Amino acid sequence: MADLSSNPNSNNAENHLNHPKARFMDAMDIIQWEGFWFEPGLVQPAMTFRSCFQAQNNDVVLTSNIKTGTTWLKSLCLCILKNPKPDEDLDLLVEDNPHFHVPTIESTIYSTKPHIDLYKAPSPRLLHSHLPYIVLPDSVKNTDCKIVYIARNPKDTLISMWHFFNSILYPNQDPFPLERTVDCFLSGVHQYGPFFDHVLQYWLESRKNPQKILFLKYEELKRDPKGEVKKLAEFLGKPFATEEEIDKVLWRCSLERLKNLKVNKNGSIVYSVPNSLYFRKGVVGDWKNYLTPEMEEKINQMSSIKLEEHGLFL
Ligand code: PAP
Repeated sequence: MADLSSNPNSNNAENHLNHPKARFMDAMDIIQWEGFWFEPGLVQPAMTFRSCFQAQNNDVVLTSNIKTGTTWLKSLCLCILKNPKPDEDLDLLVEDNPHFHVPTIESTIYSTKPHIDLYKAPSPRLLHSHLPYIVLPDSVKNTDCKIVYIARNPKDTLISMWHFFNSILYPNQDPFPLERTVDCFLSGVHQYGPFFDHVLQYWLESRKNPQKILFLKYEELKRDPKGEVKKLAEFLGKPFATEEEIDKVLWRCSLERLKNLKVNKNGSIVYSVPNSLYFRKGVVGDWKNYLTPEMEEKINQMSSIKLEEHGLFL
């Protein structure tokens, strides 16, 4: 996630007259497009992505809602696809933040003018989008390119989101009331929301076409990292040869290591978001430290209605 109100494209308000508008956490304008909410500067790039992007059969498109494990997934896929030899000194993650190496298409590629030339990107192209399935380009859906989606428990996603936006929107101030953030989350009025519709679209599509879309869960990656990363590498057509290779990738991509790399302690990639903000606790169940039983109950009810009915338990 790196698309904030400091985006230079945000000011073209006249282009968004017909979109429903809201203000997230009393500080960030968002507008509705195709049933989802976005920071205004992202809508035109998202439209351009949908109409102009031509997928290639060996592309890998990572997808996610925000704060669900994107940085981890980008790091893992980068190691699997671009850094395949575990004994190699080359380590792209030391050189730069994963969001630099694996750009989020709508907030980087199509938000610059002229657009970054994706045709020069080395093959296989490894890209990412936070956009919902419904607005992905037809060529992404209809070619043989692969999609990997990472989902996370809504309560931990919400808490991660709340911390992140507090750091950006209210630095060195009291946090924005959590109760109001829970209400925004449940009503779907937040960046890339509704969360539940976003997850559900990818879940249903992955069930229809599991060869095309791999649906991963953050909690499963935490519980069984070796098994899940093995599955990911096989899906990407780059199975590991040895257990050591898996261990090496997991070590390279571990939160503790990435958090302490010089490039992530300093520096920023997009719109001045410090790299350090992408690495916090990475704990399953951190929501228990923040949510009241009432908030927990409301979110559980929504999960049950929206996701569990479709066989998805997060
Ligand atoms: P984004 O949407 O802004 O790209 P994303 O990477 O999806 O963010 O989510 C950030 C969360 O992933 C943070 O969770 P937390 O707030 O609950 O701590 C962050 O700590 C966690 N995270 C980042 N990198 C890793 C990693 N390598 N392993 C596990 N968790 C990670």
